[in-house]
Amino acid sequence: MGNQLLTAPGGAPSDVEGIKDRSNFLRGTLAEVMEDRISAGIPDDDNRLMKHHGSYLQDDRDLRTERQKQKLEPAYQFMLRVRLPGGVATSEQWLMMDELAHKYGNGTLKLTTRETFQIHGILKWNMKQTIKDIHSTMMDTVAACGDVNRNVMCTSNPYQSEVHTEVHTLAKKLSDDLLPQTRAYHEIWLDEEKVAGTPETVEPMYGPLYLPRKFKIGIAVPPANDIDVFSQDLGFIAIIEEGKLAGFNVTIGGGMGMSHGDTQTYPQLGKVIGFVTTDKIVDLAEKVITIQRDYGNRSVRKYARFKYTVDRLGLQNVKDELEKRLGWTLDEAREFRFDHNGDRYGWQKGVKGKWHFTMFVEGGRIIDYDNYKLMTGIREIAKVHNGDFRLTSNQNLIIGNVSTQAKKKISALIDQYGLTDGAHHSAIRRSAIACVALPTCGLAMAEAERYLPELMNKIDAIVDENGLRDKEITIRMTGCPNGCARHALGEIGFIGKAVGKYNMYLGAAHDGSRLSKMYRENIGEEEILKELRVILTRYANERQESEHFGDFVIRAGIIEATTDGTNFHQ
Ligand code: SRM
Ligand code: SF4
Repeated sequence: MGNQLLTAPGGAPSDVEGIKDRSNFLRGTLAEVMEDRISAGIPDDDNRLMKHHGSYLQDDRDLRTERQKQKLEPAYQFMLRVRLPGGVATSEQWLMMDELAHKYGNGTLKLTTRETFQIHGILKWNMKQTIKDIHSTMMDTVAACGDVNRNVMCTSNPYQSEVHTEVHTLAKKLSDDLLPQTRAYHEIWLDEEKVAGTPETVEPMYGPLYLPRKFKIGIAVPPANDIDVFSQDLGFIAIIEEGKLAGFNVTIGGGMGMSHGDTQTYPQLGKVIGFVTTDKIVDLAEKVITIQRDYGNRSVRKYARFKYTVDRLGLQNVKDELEKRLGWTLDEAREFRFDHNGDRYGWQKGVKGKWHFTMFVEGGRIIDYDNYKLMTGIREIAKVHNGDFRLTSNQNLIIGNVSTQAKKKISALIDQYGLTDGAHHSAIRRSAIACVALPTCGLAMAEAERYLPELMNKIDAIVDENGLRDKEITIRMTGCPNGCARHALGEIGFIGKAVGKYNMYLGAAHDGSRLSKMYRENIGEEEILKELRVILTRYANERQESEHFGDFVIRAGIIEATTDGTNFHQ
């Protein structure tokens, strides 16, 4: 039941609301259209529903023009995203993903910024088998996309392994407990028998319309803010007291997406609203979600994220409403300190004599290059590894929980395949992430993953000229302003504007606690390098001891600080 003082924005419901409403709990005509052999695509309405099953219909944009010329339908293919809470996978699961990528996908795997796998390039006729095979290793793709709670992230850095285990268990619990309850996924993909039900029994939390927009949760374990907790709709910051997990500070209202030219859209940071003990987390998450369900904008999707709901209603009002729904109050937030949002590479020793190796994976792409058999190397490790794999929110990979005895064998394979912790790269390159963008992302305006390594070669030269090789500066590039690589939290950010053109952003904090601001608009490579040469040279010469790049550009007056998402565009 809603609060009389709070209201949801008016306006006619968006087309997606209608599609969800008519879908009979996310079924639509998916079962039938997936069987249809006439087109490799599916109708748009079903594609909207498909997202809730963890997949999107895409087309290979590299082939678009040529196929148009030949009067062929676009080269339709599906992207499939796995739900992998906390990014932890077993060797068996890794081997299955590797096999499916070759059998049905484009022969590569993408490690995403939300700690999971994507396979690109799956043809319609292979989708069902792919999902079945994923399911056979106890993974699924339910709610990996769509207007529901998404893959729950948690800090993957292994140096607090005891707390990591607890936090990972919680990420899994949140992910499982907040899943849509409809059996649509099981019926369509896993041939489960159809069961009827009422809205109340089918989706007690979400209801038949689900949420107005996607919803994201992340758990950070200080001092690592690798998951960028302030970018989450709902974030939890682990509070560790006397070496033990005492509970979590709660943040609400973060998000990265925006649209070019619409200043009513903006990236925003979540705000801390209090502290809760671990046993209360799921209850709290459920109630936060119902507030967004009841008050989010169901008319205009670009204003529908929870961050806009929080900013429109007011943080205190949302907190009051939350406490009313909970029937208890949050405690005062506790002290915490983050010092970085990147990954820590190489071998590290955790608890119980277990070792963890964080590998640098450029652009999160697992592939065999001509001279670097990355995919084969990891496959060979998975064949003998008894620990786990952890996909990080910076698109890297941790070979986790390696016993001292097994370390020798794993190290030998790492050496044999030249798998790298990136030590031979500059620190700035190791702190760079890029979203998928072209050729698969239908929303990309410019290259990101395919172009960033090339740009980094040139940035590396400037870095070397200035003796900054070991200086960790986060760089994030996205092919459009949706922010899939959390561009607004990169100390240097690039957002695609058009082919070869980017907006350049500066001034985000190294620990993910301050957004950047636009420095130059619509510039190409030459200008990017010219600007960076000047600024990085100044940083090399004028920085104070231990001063991070994002702080320096503000102190030096190169850019003004963004103090809140609402002044991101000013
Ligand atoms: Fe994203 C849409 C890829 C993390 C904000 N994102 C997309 C789509 C599905 C494009 C589409 O809607 O047609 C992209 C598929 C590209 C492809 O070919 O694979 C896409 N997003 C990705 C991934 C794979 C980027 C990557 O290279 O790692 C990440 C997958 C995460 C996952 O495993 O679940 C990914 N996306 C993010 C993040 C980062 C995060 O969550 O930490 C963000 C910013 C945080 C946020 O949500 O505020 C993000 N993606 C978006 C948005 C903008 C949402 C908004 O508030 O406006 C869209 C567009 C949309 O939803 O309409 C989008
Ligand atoms: Fe696509 Fe834009 Fe996301 Fe990049 S930021 S993956 S271009 S939606």
